Amino acid sequence: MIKTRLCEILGIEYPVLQGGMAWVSEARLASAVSEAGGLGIIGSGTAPADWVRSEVRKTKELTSKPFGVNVMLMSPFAEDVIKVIIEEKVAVVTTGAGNPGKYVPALQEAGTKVIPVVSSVALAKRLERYHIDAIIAEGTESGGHVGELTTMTLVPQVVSAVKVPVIAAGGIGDGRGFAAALALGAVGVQMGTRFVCSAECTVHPKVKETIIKAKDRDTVVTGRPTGHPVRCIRNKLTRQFEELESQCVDPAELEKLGVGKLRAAMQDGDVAYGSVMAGQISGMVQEIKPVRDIINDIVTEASEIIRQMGSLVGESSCE
Ligand code: TUI
Repeated sequence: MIKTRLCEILGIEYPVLQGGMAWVSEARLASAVSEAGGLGIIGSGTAPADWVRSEVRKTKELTSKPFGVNVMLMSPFAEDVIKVIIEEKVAVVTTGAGNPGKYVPALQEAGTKVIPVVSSVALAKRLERYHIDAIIAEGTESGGHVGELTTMTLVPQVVSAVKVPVIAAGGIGDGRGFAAALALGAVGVQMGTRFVCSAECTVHPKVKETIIKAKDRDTVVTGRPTGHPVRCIRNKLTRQFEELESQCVDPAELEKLGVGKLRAAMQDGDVAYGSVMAGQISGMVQEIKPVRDIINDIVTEASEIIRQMGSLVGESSCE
């Protein structure tokens, strides 16, 4: 059993968040994670506000436990999605791909906890001034939109720079990663890719299969020239990106090539020409498991590691 102050802040049993993933984490996955004692998060991506409202209502029917919504701040519907979150009194909002500062007061007034995702110390410090409830430091190992720093280097630097509780994300897929995150000073973890390969995830089955087949070096970051680099499983689409990037084409061309590709992969199963956004832990995901087992297994494994590490210290350290 692992309890941290994040459990009290969010009213959850285990300090494990399921990353909000566009076209992947809908009511079914989010409610399963919350029911299992973690925090499930609906990924709103570029979906319109009505879709978000409908998933929020479905989630409320499936669980009475707290859950969250992730707002992708580059979405044209971000502001409308925030309004829905306020109206529906969603317990937690996480944000990605931007600075959520201007939305924080209204969300907190509605009783929603605000947890932005950052990939740099500078943004973490800027956001702390808005009295956010916690912060997610996401390393470049993660899937989708990524920053430059690794989880191993980003998390301790953010922990040292801010007073708010820090949640580690990026590259965490089992109890070893969970224990390591706690060692870096985090109060919890967020996992995305591991939950994609859960029984309850409604993503196209070919996506789960692709992640399970992937090896350690099978993800690649493309789109750096656009300013919005994304990590995906290598396929025909990422090769097209690499080819265009090597020719230094106009970044607008690259943006155009990416339109609609995440949905094509995640919903329609086009794993060759779609964006199969997944993190570097893809190489260690070996099977589809129920959400409850994923959470129980990582908590049990991390507890055992922490217990064993405790016995390394002290007089019997050579044994
Ligand atoms: O948001 C994510 N990951 C995502 S969003 C997404 S949907 C998408 N679709 C097409 C193209 C791009 C994205 C897929 N994956 N992670 C959280 C995250 N946010 N990581 C890094 C950041 C971030 C980056 C820059 C947050 C803020 C920021 O700068 C804000 C500022 O104003 O300085």
